[in-house]
Amino acid sequence: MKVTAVELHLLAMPLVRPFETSFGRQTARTVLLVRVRTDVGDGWGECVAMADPVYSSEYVAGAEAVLRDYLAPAVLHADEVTAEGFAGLVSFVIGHRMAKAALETALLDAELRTAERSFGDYFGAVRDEVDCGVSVGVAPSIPELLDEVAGYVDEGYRRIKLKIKPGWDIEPVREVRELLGPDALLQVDANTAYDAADIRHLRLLDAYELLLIEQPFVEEDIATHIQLAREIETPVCLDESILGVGVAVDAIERHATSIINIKAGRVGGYLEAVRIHDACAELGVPVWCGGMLETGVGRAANVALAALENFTLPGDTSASRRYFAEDLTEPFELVDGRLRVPTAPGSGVTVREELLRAWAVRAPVILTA
Ligand code: NPQ
Ligand code: MG
Repeated sequence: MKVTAVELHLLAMPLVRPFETSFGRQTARTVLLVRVRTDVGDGWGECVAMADPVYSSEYVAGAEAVLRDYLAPAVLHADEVTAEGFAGLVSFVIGHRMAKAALETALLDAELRTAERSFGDYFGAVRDEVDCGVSVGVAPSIPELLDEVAGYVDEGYRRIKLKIKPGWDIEPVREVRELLGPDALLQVDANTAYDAADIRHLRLLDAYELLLIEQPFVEEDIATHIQLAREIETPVCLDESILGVGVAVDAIERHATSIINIKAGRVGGYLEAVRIHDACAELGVPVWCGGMLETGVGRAANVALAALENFTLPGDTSASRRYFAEDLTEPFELVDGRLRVPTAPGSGVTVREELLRAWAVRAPVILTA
């Protein structure tokens, strides 16, 4: 196809409740959306970068700049563009995976809408609904945490993930395990808040039958994850460290991780995400779909990805209302702890353009050849 324009839309959406992690407290989601206009139709992609570089080195203003100055010009000046050819077209740009993922997804959406094929069908989905978990932030107190968790259990979530950090780990986990009972699926995510000196302390988590501990150490530090995995019973799961299929296979072979969190944005797009899924399947390593507080645009694609065979653990593919009072697309709603995989062409969801305008923090940037 021929890309005629790339639009960058910047929105601000309030969160239904503040979301606190080891890297800070978010009260709103700044969302960067990419629309491609092509000779065969339009497509949307969501950039998962946050407003500030506190989870990843990528952040919204940086992603916008790299899209505007490098990625959009590359597709606008090419005669023929495909989603599958996109990574090669922009391989001269180092990193900036979240920015690349957003544009690649928009291209794929345009392509598949034309072909009348859904993301799920294209990725290789094997189920029509996916089991959902929920990520629970650091709370002001244990009673408030238990209240929040109880609410999610009532809504039907099939797995609880607690954000942990030094000073907020063993006690909240003990209390939530007691609330949930022994059979409930429970896991923790440290978002790199610990270091090697904490290994003895983290071993105390072994008493609570956790599914996994996610990313306790900084993303570059595979060695300390290997050491922890050797000394702890709880499976270690990498998130931030896994930037592509190469790192994934390496980390698995070195026994740094025995489960992998796949986020398409973090790895440069859904095509790379599928490659990681396939490599993990081959190595017998289960995967689950992470979340980045996506609007319906990103959520739709995540749910389609989570429908692949080796996504055997519930993902952070929560319902729209976990984060937003109103979604940018038709809302994703939990039914019996699951979300339905969209079946309409492309992402299968429609952006509500009146909300795009209402929530815009500035006029869209429209790039053309
Ligand atoms: C994780 N996500 O698994 C991330 C981290 C995260 C659902 O826990 C704004 C935008 C706030 C992205 C907070 C979940 C965020 C964010 C946390 C991502 O590590
Ligand atoms: Mg994580």
